[in-house]
Amino acid sequence: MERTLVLVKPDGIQRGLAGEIIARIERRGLRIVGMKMLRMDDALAKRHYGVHEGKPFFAGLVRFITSGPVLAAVFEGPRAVQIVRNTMGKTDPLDSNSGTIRGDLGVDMGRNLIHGSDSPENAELEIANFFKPDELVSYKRDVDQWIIET
Ligand code: D4T
Repeated sequence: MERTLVLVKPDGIQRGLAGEIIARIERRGLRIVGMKMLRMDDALAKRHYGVHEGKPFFAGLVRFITSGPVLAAVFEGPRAVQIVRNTMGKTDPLDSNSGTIRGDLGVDMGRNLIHGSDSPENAELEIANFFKPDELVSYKRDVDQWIIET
């Protein structure tokens, strides 16, 4: 079982697409184990996108991701990281297939609606940046049903 961090970016919130984006991932079969609205500050944005520090688009990326609220969610399921990446589409919506979130709903690379972790290792680090352990619920799978552990 894998967990991954999803952010509906400020453009997704602004356009009223948070429900649609979350629903597409949920319908694939991944489970929501945590969710919150927040406004990322500079420090969190730089930590989250630290790998891009020094690149020409870094300042604009930080400005954009801190420009309004985001919806942060943790999804869980088998191969959750890659399932979300495939559901998102490519970084540039222009290269994203129809049927993906960015391919159906996006135009600009700098306004690409959604973030999803790119590896299980980064997912764990990113989730810890946004959620305390007690803000996440656990599921167990019983035959073909998901049951929330209390
Ligand atoms: P995120 O990290 O937001 O899920 O997007 P990706 O995983 O698909 O893409 P990324 O990390 O390579 O880029 C992060 C973020 O920066 C924007 N970006 C990226 C940009 O504005 N110009 C660029 O040239 C690149 C490569 C888009 C996503």
